[in-house]
Amino acid sequence: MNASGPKCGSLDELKKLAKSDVGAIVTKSISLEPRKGNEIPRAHYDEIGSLNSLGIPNLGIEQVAKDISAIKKETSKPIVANIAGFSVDDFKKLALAANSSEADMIEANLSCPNIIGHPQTAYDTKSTKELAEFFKDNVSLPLSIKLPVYLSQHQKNEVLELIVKNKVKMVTLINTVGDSLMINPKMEMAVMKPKKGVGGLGGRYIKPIALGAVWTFYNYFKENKYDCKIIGVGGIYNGTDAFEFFLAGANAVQIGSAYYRTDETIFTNVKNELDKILEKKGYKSLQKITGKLKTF
Ligand code: RRO
Repeated sequence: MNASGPKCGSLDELKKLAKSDVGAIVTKSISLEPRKGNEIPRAHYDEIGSLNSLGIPNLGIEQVAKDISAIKKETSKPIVANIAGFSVDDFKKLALAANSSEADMIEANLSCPNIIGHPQTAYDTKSTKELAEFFKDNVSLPLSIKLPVYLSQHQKNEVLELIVKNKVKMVTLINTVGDSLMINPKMEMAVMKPKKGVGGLGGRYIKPIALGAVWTFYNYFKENKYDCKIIGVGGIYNGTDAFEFFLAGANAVQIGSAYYRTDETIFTNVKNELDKILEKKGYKSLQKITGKLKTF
């Protein structure tokens, strides 16, 4: 899949994805009302990765639902509606609206780091639990919750427990790493304007962090005999990167920063490179390697 964020906000961008080799199309995060997003400059990309503080610029659920209907006429690829609320109530409304749209799946983005005055929902375990319960009882489409990285062991365990208790079937790991800062030393200046320059770090900068999250969650689910699928994201630029995510326990992967820096051929290239790696190593399917990372 493409990762929600780069080049997936307009109907034209969704059409480009529909014509590509991407396996499923993910929309830019959708809010209840249309949003212009944060002030510019609000994104910075280099050869290693990205920093952004877009602030959820999007057309709003009403328009995106129409765009999803339009795109469904052009492609048989599954469409994933990524929803982002500013409160638990928003998330409930968005989930119901997305559930009755023509989307095939919902990704509930509980981890946007860039909304001024609104910390990531998934760092509030109580809200996350309430939403997991609500989604279980009210959403019929497959649903993944998109999480941030957890640095507190205690909070990670709370979230893992609530995932199992509330039968969350799928998680997307991880969103960009919030409160990161990049500096232009020549100008002695932050590279972005919003939030005094801090925003979400993505791309190769965060690959080991994302892999660690996938591996930790995978092992927890295995030890608890609980079947929760994992979508891995963070720093996938080539087939080897994708291969590593599957070894760590991902069932699918998303590509964000690398797509921003290139074009739709990234999906073809990563897929072909991954196929070659599997063939060379004699693996008949991805399932054969999922979670099969060796450790000392
Ligand atoms: O729009 C954004 O600023 C944004 C979102 Br919703 C997100 O989930 N992650 C990110 O890095 N940026």
